[in-house]
Amino acid sequence: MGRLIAISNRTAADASARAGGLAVAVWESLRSTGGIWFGWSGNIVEDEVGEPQVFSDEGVEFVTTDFTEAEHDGFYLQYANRVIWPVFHYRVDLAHFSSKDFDVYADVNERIAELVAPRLKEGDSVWVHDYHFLLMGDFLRRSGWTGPIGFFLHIPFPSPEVFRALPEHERIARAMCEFSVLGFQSKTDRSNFVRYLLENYDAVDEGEGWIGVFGRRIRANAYPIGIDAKGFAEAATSPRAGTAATRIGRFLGGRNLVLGVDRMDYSKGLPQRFEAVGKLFDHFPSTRGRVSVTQIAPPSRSKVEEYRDLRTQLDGLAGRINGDYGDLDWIPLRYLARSYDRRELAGLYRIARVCLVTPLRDGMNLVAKEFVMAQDPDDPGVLVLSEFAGAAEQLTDALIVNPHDTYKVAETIYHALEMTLEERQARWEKLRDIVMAQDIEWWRHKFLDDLSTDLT
Ligand code: GDG
Repeated sequence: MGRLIAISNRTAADASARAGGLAVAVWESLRSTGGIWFGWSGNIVEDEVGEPQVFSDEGVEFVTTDFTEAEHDGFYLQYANRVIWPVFHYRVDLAHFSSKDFDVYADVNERIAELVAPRLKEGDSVWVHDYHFLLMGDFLRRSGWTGPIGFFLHIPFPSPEVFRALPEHERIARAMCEFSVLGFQSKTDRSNFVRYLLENYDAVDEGEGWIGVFGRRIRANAYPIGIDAKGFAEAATSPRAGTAATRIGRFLGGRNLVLGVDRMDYSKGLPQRFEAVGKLFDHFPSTRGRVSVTQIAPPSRSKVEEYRDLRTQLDGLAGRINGDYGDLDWIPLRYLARSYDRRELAGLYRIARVCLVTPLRDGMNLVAKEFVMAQDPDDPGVLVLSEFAGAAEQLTDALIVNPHDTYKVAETIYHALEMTLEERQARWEKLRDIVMAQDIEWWRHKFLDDLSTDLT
């Protein structure tokens, strides 16, 4: 394969950003091919952006650009995070449609395409990431690039009925069909996209991932993203993990830990989860005083109103549950709106008896996979997983729940707490096998193999 050229909103230009699985996977691909990574520098300037910042690290070139205030607002805060994000997570009610913001979104896609195009050489393959750059294929084609362009969507692709709520759905779908390979997290997302094409255009599903549409052939497949499974298992037994486990162990005083770890986002179903926790203590009184629920929820996108509203809602719900059920020597629900080191998280996962991963919609959900890899084989915990997380297609041996059915979630947590060691081990071994087999390297190769055998 020739050089790989990556485009994503944030790059891993800063070496410390290369700790996570995805950043490492992209980085490795770029390093082994002498590639280039394009994205936003993270800086916001008042009204005019200067020349891009260009620098190299270990043979990988980074080309990053600042955003103007207007770009950061219209492209990132508004259209990407207040239109596409809610609609693709089935929250049309939270979308703030605006054709003005769409124009800024398109302009930023075009401006970045203009940075990329002159640097492309024959033999290169382009790999575009996520919902910020749905129009990138179109702009790169307009610049004359005919080589392979892969696209991976990290978030769900909604059902056609919901996608059509986007006033710009046709423009976006046509642009997406300029990519050579379209990667989705799950079969459901892939089939939503294909169904949309079949319903709206003269498209043909040719089988084996191939779609004939708009006079060309593209490939659309599910490539469920994985984690650095081995690395995460190691992190869970590191000294830093041990220290975190000891610290929380002191607080638990022998109680069972039920853990949640989520970016504070309305897609993660946190209010519903808190409600289910209240029902657990209400309907299963033997859990009172014996179980401690800890929710780690680092705030994100706090410049967006819906995220600030969520924070207020969670503060209220957590206070209410602790007020109703807490006692002099017991805090039922601990809710920590801050982030922890990855190894500390791994240590917490390891001593949790139950992990709650109950998003209302999620492209994949990596926490579910991290929890699995962090377990002690002799005494593994139980994963409670939403049927609406992409991970549920792979992790079928978790306890699968509908997060809207809060009584059922409470009952499932109770069931998880009561589960025999034998059943916990049997379920966990199957989960571990799949998380290990379909890890981040598996995902990277699966996607890049398809991109390199692209026949268009
Ligand atoms: C998008 C899609 C898809 C969380 N708290 C802390 C922390 N985290 C880490 C977790 C995990 C990551 O953040 C969250 O990943 P998710 O997959 O759960 O969710 P999104 O951020 O919404 O990611 C998602 C993903 O892209 C990849 O394709 O799975 O569906 O929405 O790794 O561990 N990390 C640290 N401290 C924290 O406090 N260090």
